Amino acid sequence: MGVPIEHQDDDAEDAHNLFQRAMLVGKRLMDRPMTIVVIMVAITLVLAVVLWALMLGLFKESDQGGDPGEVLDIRDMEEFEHNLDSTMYLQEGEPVLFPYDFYHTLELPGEFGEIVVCFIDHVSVTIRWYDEPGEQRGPVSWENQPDTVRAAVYDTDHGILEVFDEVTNPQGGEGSLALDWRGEGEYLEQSWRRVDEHTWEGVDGDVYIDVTGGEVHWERYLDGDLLLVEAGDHTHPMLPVGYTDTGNEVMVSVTLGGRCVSLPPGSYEEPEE
Ligand SMILES: [Ca+2]
Ligand SMILES: [Ca+2]
Repeated sequence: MGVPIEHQDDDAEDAHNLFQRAMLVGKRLMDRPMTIVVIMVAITLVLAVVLWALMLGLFKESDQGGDPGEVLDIRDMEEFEHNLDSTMYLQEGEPVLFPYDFYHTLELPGEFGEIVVCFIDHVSVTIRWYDEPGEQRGPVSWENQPDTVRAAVYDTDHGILEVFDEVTNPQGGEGSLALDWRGEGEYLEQSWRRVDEHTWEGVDGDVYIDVTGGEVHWERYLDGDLLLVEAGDHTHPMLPVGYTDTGNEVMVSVTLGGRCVSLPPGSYEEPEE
């Protein structure tokens, strides 16, 4: 029975010695405050580096918006801005469509099978006109009363874009009307593929653009009209009747801008019919 007792005494002595040594090491460390500070600084630095790496990874992922291989990043697309100026004569009370020839200026696909996707984020229209000057006819000096012009641009499908205004020129002066739309993060998307020499087909809908002979039809998304609401007649304050002002020539300037991307044949998956 004595042997086990001796072993128990030895174990207790070993544990006691170990405890004494641990206390001694701890005391030495505590006697060196700089050591503690260095250890704490090192731990803080390691934690900071790990946290920074995690944050960097999160931001990088959110910048890319997920898998960059499956989406088109609009920031990678080429910016475009096109302007078209034209002149037309407006008959009083007869609305006309905008000179849609400016759609030519969008990046239509040049090759069969190529798809071009454009995201329009700003549209500006400026209209200027000079009412015909007053005339001297015989003894009478006629005064041409002002003309009133109305213009509107809107997208029929999404209701994102809707701008309109109506302006009357000052008598004898220039009339001008300006429409300006900024998407501020919203886009009017247009995408086409070329189907024959003169025809481009909308990828997302049944939109056909036929540029044969300058005729352009863009049936969806963007619409607009221009109307000479009233062409004030030529009058004289002393005479009960005047003579008719039938309309007016207007100068129209249209600017479209946004970003486009061209997808060559074979670089995209054809949608199922
Ligand atoms: Ca007039
Ligand atoms: Ca006129």
